[in-house]
Amino acid sequence: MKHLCPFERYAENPIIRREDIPYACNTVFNAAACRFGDEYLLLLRVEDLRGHSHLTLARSEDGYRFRVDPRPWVEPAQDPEFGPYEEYGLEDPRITLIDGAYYITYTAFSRHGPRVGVARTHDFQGFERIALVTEVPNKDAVLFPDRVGGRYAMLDRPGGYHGVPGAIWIQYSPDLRHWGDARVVLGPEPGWSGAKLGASTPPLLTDRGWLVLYHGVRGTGAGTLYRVGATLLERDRPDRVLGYAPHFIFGPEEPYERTGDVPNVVFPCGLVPEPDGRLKMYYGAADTCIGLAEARTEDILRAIEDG
Ligand code: BMA
Repeated sequence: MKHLCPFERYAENPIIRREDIPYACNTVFNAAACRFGDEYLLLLRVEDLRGHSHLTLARSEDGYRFRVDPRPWVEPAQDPEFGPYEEYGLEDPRITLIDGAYYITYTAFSRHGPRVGVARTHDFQGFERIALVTEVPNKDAVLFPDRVGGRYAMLDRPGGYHGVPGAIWIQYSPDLRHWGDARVVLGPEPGWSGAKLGASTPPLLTDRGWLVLYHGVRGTGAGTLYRVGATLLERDRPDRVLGYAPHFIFGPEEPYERTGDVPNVVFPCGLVPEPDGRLKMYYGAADTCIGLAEARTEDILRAIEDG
């Protein structure tokens, strides 16, 4: 039965909380993750005392114990191109390594609503904004690490508000700036993901296709429940779903996931594969702190295939 809940929480969770941020803030959650040189990096969403978010780096040798940088790395842009769309902050980053550069997708938030930004870094010092690539509302964008049919590919989540179903879509681009050929990939279904879905972690290529962890939201009389599902997309046609686990594979259970600014939320944005076939999943817990859970890729794939 292990594959029904393939993840095991790190015993010392949460791995990062507000007290670990070296400056005043409200919360830290929803962090992107990657390997960079000998280090593990987390790109943290830190919410300041006004309720606006910015991005700060944390570094680790072992993937478990992180040191948070003394200052934010990316704060809302001030220029006329990006500034008006980031006035309320940058949220929920994801990192994808493409051709040796690190691409960061993030939610740019403003009075107009959420939309997706794409940026690039080579060294986690410079942060080069490439473009705001969607209109509003759109969030939960993740880039594929490989091109598909010669083009960049991205999952995103248009809609999700005012009665428009929040489904995972795919788009393609020749240059990371101009996107199109949009198609729906996976939508909500009555049950644990009935309200909306969104990609959580960048697609990971396995021998059976692209593994994507996503979050599913259920609306209840007492608020929302954010849980994690898994789907497998066809390697050369990632708009085609090969399968998905019918049940969630990870959900809020521990006190730090159940209680916080937004209760009952687990929200992964980062996945780091290890050479032994295990995955480290970094997730925001209750919009208040960051947790780590580990699983064997094989167990996640089995949960999908047995579905
Ligand atoms: C989503 C996003 C996430 C957040 C979640 C729960 O819409 O804003 O950043 O973790 O809601 O509040």
